[in-house]
Amino acid sequence: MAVFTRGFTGHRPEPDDALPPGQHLMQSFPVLSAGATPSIAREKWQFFIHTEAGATHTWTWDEIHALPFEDIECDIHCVTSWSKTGTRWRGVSLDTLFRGVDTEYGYVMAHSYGGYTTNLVLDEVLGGKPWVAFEYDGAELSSEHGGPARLLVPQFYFWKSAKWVRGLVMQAHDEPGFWEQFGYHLHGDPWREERYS
Ligand SMILES: Nc1nc2c(c(=O)[nH]1)N[C@H]1C(S)=C(S)[C@@H](COP(=O)(O)O)O[C@H]1N2
Ligand SMILES: [Mo]
Repeated sequence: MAVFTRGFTGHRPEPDDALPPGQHLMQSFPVLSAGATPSIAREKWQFFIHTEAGATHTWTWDEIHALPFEDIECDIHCVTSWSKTGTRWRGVSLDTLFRGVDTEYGYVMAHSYGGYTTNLVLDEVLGGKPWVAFEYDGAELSSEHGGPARLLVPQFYFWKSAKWVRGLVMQAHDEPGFWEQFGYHLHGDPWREERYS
């Protein structure tokens, strides 16, 4: 990993060529939540994928933990312009969860406990990333950062990484989620600066 000689305060962002345009390196890990932090008991927690067939795939906490987990190291990019590099997570890939799911629909709406939503394209959530993450930096994911589980979609701005995620609904059409309805870009690729539409 690179050794940084700047940014030790974590409060004075500076431009960095290794980051997407307009982004600045952040050492701290800010919490950005549109509402209150829900508390979800692990015994009650479930994850679902709903398709047009009405077929509902669900996993309990124990069932999802029986699937293959992966260690992930990635950079994350918030649309408000902070980025954090080399973040470490542990979780299950959506590839693994979509194995055995039959759908003709091309779009996904992620739903969270608390009502937050965000839209994704199916092709872009297969192929090895993103993940449902349960751990951050070697520890259980804290509730303010989305625990017990959050979506981790590092290839897009961080608002796509739904905290407290509870499931995915397959959709025929691309529709805006929570922030997308307020003008955030439907797609959200930081390298193309797809911030707002
Ligand atoms: N459920 C839910 N997920 C969410 C949000 C939210 O308000 N609610 N905020 C999004 C935004 S805008 C960002 S930048 C990241 C912030 O994640 P963090 O609080 O772990 O830094 O979560 C995203 N996921
Ligand atoms: Mo954000």
